[in-house]
Amino acid sequence: MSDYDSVSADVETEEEIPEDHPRYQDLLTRHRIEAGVEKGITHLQGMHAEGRGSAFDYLLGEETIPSADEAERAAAAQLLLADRPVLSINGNVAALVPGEMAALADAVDADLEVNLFNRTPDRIEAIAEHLREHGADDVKGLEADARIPNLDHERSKVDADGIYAADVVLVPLEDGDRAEALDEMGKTEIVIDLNPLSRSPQVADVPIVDNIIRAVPTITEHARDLADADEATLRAIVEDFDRERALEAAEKRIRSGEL
Ligand code: PTJ
Repeated sequence: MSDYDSVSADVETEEEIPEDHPRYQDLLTRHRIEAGVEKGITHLQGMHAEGRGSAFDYLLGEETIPSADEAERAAAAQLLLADRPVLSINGNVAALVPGEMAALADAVDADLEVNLFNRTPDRIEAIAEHLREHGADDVKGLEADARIPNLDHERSKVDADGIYAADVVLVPLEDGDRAEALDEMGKTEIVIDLNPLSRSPQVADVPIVDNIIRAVPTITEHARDLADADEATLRAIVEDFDRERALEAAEKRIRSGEL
């Protein structure tokens, strides 16, 4: 048995996971999802979503492939160009990258809005509180005073001055219904999803096929690099980005099995 096999599944804190473990990111992700379920912010179904994501990430080599990095740069440019950017948060996103989402919101001057598939007042409150503990100033999604048309589940509930009025929305880790409905509303959508064949990246203007744990800090880094860029430069980055090519590159990498 190697030292690595001896990492227990029930570590108490993420600091106990050895950073040089070859599957460090996967163990960290699993640990954060479990902690999220225990804290009442992540739904049990979030564990299934995580398992699916983890399988795709394994096939991607658990790294940000060049086409994903290009998408992350285009996402940063798109968010900087936006008049009313909003970053949507569900139970998995809150568990995995709360501080990183707060930092991105700060870098691109966006709002954070909680939007849940399995919506309950307790989860909404717990997630908003968790985000505040990780540096978010203002969290939307509690009012839910507007509805996304043509969507008959809880995800249609949004804030009138948040997702409803947004021009650019970052939609990470979800099924495709709301992504399609937001697309029909004419929003520019940035989607983070490890499955390039899922409906949400398929309808996205900027599909990012990468683990959210790597994607969000990378978008923030690009946004900081581009903070002083003029509008023409940002528009050129957005126009040069080819969504079809990005999806094809990710699918090819996953199918090739070259790890
Ligand atoms: O918190 P709630 O109530 O809003 O529910 C959230 C979940 C995630 C349970 C709900 O949106 C759901 O069931 O989503 P799906 O249909 O399982 O879709 C999740 C997608 O995210 C899948 O395509 C996964 O491959 C992908 N995914 C999972 N983990 C990651 C990921 N993508 C990027 N990074 C990850 N860490």
